[in-house]
Amino acid sequence: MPADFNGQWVMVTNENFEDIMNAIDIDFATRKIARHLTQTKVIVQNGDKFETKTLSTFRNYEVNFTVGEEFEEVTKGLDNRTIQTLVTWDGDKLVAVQKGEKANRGWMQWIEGDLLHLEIHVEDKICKQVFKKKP
Ligand code: ECB
Repeated sequence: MPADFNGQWVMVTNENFEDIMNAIDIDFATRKIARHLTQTKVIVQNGDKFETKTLSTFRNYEVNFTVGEEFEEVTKGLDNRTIQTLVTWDGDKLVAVQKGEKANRGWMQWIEGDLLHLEIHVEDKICKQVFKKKP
């Protein structure tokens, strides 16, 4: 039984988001807006199958994947790159490796109690986001 990520998760902290945005070449005007957003993560999970939406008042980002199956991800509305993404389990953690133009790109996501933790990394930068589950 894999971990259960189902639910709506509201951002409570977002550390070093600016660093990640810089690392993927997001322009100043967009960064200025994006840094203040409270993101909401909506996850529908069926075993290893995930439908995910990251929502905000400014832009939304959707990505669907099956754990263990590499796919082509287009980061539409983010940095608009095409990358090859593979998500795997590391115990109860989801680990994504995103191969493309940017080195060491990926994320790790896991649950602790009613908190969802997401670490996004690109090159030598790490952004740490925490979301709280909506009751
Ligand atoms: C979509 C809400 C944020 C919109 C910000 C707009 C512009 C900034 C451009 C790039 C910011 C860098 C990364 C975006 C951060 C979060 C988006 C989703 C990250 C992701 O892939 O999460 C996974 C794991 O939760 C989705 O399955």
